[in-house]
Amino acid sequence: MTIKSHERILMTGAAGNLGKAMRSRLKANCNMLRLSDRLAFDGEAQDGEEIMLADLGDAQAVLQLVQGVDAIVHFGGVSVEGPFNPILNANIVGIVNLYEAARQHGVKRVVFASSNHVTGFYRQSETIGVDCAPRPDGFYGLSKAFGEDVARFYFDRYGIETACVRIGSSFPEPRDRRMLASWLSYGDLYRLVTACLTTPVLGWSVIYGMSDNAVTWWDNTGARHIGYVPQDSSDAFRDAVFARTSAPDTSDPTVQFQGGAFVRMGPFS
Ligand code: 15L
Repeated sequence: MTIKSHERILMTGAAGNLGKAMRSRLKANCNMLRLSDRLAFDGEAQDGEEIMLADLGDAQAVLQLVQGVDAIVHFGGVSVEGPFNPILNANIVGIVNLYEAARQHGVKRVVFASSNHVTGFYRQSETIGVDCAPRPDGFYGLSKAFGEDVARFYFDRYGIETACVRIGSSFPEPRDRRMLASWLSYGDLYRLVTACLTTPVLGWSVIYGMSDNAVTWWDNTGARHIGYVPQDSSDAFRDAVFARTSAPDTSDPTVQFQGGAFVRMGPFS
């Protein structure tokens, strides 16, 4: 399998944690990596990179941003739970702007950073598959569920293929006991994005973004066609995480539900 699958890839959210972690890695997947975020970010464009800033809520700016690319890795937008208006602009208006631009410019493949918060109100005692009904745990999760539906519509109507990657917790290490189940290493995130970019037939697919953790709430069996094989695991961090955290209160909703702290945030008005 050749990793360099595309001529020019657009990566939105380049200034965020995942964007920063994927920047150097994704250069191997294309001849030119177009990096974008809303505001200027550190670091000049290096060899094989170009930088274009755009507010995802601005349809004209997004139309220009997408011109000339042949795949999109969409990490951009609001990435945590919070008040509705910023989420409305970046994640709801923004995703429609992105797919409209993809349609107009003939882009045929998108890797969409969805989130485990689409299904955050399932219990930690349940294992769910990629075809389970959404149970969003807030405005942020709702916006990602909407994004998945937008992606599905643009596949059914216009043939744009998308992997909706319901990312768990992608950090250098699991930070707490919940993340022992939800952790996705940066190495596995890159392997997963690469699989989504290179699998011959992607269609419209949902896959949970997780490493090979012993404890998990998610079953990716229905996404085998993507060919993602995780190589890391939270298990190596388990003893250390247990040693520095106290036993959870199992009556606490943030412990009962998969979405963790997000399930108790808000209301914001
Ligand atoms: C997410 O979707 C967030 O972007 C991230 O900051 C984490 O909070 C993660 O979910 C998680 O559930 O741990």
